[in-house]
Amino acid sequence: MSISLARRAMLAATAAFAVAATGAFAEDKVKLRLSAVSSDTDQRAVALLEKFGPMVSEVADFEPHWNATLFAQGTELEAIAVGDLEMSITSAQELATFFPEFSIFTAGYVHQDAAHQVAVFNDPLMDAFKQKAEDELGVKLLTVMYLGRRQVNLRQTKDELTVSTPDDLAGVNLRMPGTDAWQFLGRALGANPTPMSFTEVYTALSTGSVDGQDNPLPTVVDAKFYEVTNQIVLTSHLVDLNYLALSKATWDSMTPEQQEVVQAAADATADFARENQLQKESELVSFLEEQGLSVYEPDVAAFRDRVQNMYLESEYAATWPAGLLDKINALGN
Ligand code: KDO
Repeated sequence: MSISLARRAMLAATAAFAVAATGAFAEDKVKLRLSAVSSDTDQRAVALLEKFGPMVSEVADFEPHWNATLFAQGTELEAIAVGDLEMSITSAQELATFFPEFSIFTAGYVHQDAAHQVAVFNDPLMDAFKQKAEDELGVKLLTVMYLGRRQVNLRQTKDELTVSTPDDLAGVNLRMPGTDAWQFLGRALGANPTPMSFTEVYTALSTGSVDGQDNPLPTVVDAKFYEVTNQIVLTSHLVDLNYLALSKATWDSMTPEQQEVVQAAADATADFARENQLQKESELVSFLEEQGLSVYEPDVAAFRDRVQNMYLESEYAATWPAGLLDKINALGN
């Protein structure tokens, strides 16, 4: 489920070395190369380009790389840990491959909405998670970014398959991103999950090598998945988040003034992206219907019950700190 302790120790040692190696250049402008899987028209990218880059320009050279052109999906955290990369848009699912307890933030129907994500990220309950990522991986989580409510998006027309409960997804070959936490979510939905990188999904949908995929509506539109699918089932099974991740070595090489600029830029970027993403999410149902897709709500309670039960009975829940789920729930509505 997670990478070995020995490997984590090796990465921690590499990260510590990188801190020592870069500390000497404290006064210089820092180089911030970001590797992201998303396109440059994704709202997180737009915000990074319009807010983050300009806001840090006095203290840093921000160099973003989109569409996984610098590092493949899922390899970015290790690249930061070994000093090959400064920034990425990472996920709790990727962090859970190093630290299983991060899986609490990957569980379906836990986060309630965008505001809940922010409240959780800023609550002291996150301190131990942030500290561990810094100490053992050399990754500083600057801020939380809203990706949106993930929905099930299928090639089949609604006449061919109408999804009401998880049982209706039995045998459906659903592409999920490539970590165990994502595969578990696919199974919890009742589907037959297939791991695949984001950059391969459009082709896989168009050739029919998968039946569907799950992502928030803005991603379905930005990645043009609507061109090669016929329906969207509004399961809202995961209010998905990303973290803006920065090399701890790079952070430690900055002066307190530089750090303040970078942190303020990260926060402003996440706020801007969140507002834009929420706006898009609220507008896109009619756009997708105009493109000929059926967009409808299943029996969401049936999905919630099955998904929550599966997580609570899973080996993931055994790694969650005692009482943490209650604390997270208490921060919601
Ligand atoms: C995806 O691969 O489906 C996913 O939505 C997973 C997210 O964690 C995030 O990495 C996202 O892709 C990319 O940023 C592309 O939008």
